Amino acid sequence: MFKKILIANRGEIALRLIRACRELGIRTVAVHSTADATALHVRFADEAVCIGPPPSRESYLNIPAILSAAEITRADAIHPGYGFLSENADFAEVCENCKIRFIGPRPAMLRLMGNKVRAREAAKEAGIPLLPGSAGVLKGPAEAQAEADRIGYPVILKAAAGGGGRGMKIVRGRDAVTAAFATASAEAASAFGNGDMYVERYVERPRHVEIQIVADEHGKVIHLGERECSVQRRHQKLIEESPSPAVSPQLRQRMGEVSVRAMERIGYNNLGTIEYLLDERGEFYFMEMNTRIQVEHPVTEAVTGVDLVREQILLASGEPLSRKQEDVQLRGAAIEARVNAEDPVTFAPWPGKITGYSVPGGYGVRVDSAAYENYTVLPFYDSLLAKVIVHAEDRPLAIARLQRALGEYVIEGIRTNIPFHRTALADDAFTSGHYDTRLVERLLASEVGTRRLRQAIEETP
Ligand code: MV4
Repeated sequence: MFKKILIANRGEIALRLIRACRELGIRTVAVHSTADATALHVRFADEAVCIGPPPSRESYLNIPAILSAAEITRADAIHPGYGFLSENADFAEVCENCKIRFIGPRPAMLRLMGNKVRAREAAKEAGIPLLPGSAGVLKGPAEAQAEADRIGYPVILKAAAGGGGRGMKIVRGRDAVTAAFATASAEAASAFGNGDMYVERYVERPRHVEIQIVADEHGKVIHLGERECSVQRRHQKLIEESPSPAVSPQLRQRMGEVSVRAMERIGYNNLGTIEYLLDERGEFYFMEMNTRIQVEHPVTEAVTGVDLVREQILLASGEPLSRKQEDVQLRGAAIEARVNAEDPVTFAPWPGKITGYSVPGGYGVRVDSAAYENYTVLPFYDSLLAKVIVHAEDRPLAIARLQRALGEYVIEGIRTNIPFHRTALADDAFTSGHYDTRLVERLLASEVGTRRLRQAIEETP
């Protein structure tokens, strides 16, 4: 087992990782920017190293500085968390070359899943259902049009180097293909340094349902059910739940079996998440694969009782899977609300000092956060302030419990999206479970939705 892990991250996930290390008896090294000198992850870790100025590029993304910190402190592994360097194959490779274990999948897996065209091909070969689409990278606008004609409209153009919703264009008719291809490819080239594109049939009202994979270094793979992540705005998830109200036990078993079989064939290792589009007919299609611990992992922990970060560290050290598939049972319902420091109406980031602070608690409530009274939310990093996760016997009680917990949360001095959450959780589409990826858009476009949101803002202390 590792003796000392460097935590290459900040905020709530850095605390989450440090807590798991503490319980495993592993020493920790925090790294931090100058702006984060007083952050909780710095205080909670056994040691801390300053790695640069506030901008991420010069600190949390600064590979030489992080590796130097690992070498100086003699860390034998690095946990990258999510975001930052977590899916950077070059970083993972440099770690391994320096004899520092990267806690995550092998660099080749990060590379494979980082290229959406190659990931799609690998998924197909491994038996995962795909939407009809182009075989590889499109050679130009003419091929894009020919392929779109063959597939049938609407189609969606996606960037091979994109992901998470960046570099996509929906095309509804033949005459729009060539122009859309030119724009999307140019945007991708400038954003990712790679203009490669592919095309597939567009699903109009999909749900985002993802399967949690756990794989050891010895070829054994299990899944921990699904997470429903359809409550998103501009590809930022806001509410996640497990189980999904749209997934029956039979569908769960099919999605789980297909996913596990595919990961066995690919030779995947460590934690992973396969994202699927679920259409109105209940058919599921590969979207992309995430090779990191995810923000929303606690809902899976709640319903399965598996400590995913502990498991991830044990797997990286070579431990075999501690459970068989038949030992995994889903119990009750869990929901997570991402509390962001942002305006609840415009979603504009709202950094600043928290002048008054009181955290919810009680039965079935978990709050993962690095915030505290007098903490200043910094403008340099993402606006995630806290995750409020509830677990209950069933979904209606989980919704009531999350409303209760959010009602207890006092955050003064800055704006947060808590009023938005309270409105979304009360929305008929959400409470009935009959919602898709357009829920937020619909809510903000409707008269009732905006009225209720204004009211929720009034009622927030
Ligand atoms: C799609 C799609 C419909 N059809 N692909 C968005 C994020 C990226 N992972 C892929 N995305 C989508 N791909 C096809 N063929 C709709 C989306 C999409 C979406 C997916 C999941 C959650 C929210 C979304 C919001 C808009 C579009």
